[in-house]
Amino acid sequence: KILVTGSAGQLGTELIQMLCEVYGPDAIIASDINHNAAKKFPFCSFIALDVMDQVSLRKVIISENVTQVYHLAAVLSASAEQKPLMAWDLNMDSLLILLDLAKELKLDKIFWPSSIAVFGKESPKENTGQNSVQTPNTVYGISKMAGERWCDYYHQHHHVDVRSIRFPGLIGYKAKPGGGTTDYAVDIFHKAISGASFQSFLKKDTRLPMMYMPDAIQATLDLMEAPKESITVRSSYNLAAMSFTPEEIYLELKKYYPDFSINYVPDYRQEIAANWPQTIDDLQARKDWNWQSKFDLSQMTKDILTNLPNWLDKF
Ligand code: VAH
Repeated sequence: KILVTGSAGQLGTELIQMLCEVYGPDAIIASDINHNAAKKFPFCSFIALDVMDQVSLRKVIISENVTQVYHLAAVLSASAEQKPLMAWDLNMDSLLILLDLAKELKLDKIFWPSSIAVFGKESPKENTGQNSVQTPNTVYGISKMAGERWCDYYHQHHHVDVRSIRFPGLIGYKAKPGGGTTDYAVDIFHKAISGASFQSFLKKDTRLPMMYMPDAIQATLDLMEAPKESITVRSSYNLAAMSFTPEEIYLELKKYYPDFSINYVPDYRQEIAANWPQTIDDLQARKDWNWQSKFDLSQMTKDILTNLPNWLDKF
């Protein structure tokens, strides 16, 4: 069976749906620390699970015959700056607990998301490479950089088959993001559709690597299905789809909502975004497991505006 932690999060909510489609709902166990999240997953099993509780996690893996774990539970960049040591503990210790259980219980595969947040001020801004220097200056970025090293260590020393992707900012309409610096790019759609004006917490020209959720889900499945011999990166793969600024996504939405208005009120998240890359070189993922993005800004915008209104009607 496949266990997913952090299932109620932005990535988890959509990944669970795809995993159920691909492997069948009986093969999937959704989990989250919030037991209320159960109602989001009526179509598969759900377990309330604290990823810091090694005893419970071990019990679930053994009793439910878990062979793969997608470990998505984490504190994202903006939230982590508000509670540094708690974020470091959760992001780091939960991964270490899982890697050690994977070694002890000989799990088949682990997926763990990293982020472009591992790059910092000294990293190249354009076409940041798979092995570009990493000088993260956020708690989240530090935890992802350290986590990548641990993944590589457990693969090298204990043959744990852990696979990872450095996601750009992820944009989806099916789940609210929680505490990310790129969350503005999700909220702007809801504001455009509801006829509200939009206040951006990043400056108009802050360019960031971004990806539409269907591309991120497909990449995750492609990586997890790739033959292990083709995987040459056991820290985490760079991945790219598009890059845009708040002004560019605003102007794209304005094509559909001519009265939509925006103002820019940068806050502490501007400093985080300013130290991240603007564009990413994902050549290694393209070579190793045929990665190819499908959505650019205009295709994503069209797809979200087509689906979001109906999606909102369901609630
Ligand atoms: C965040 N959405 O903002 C995440 C992601 C690259 C951004 O890591 O923290």
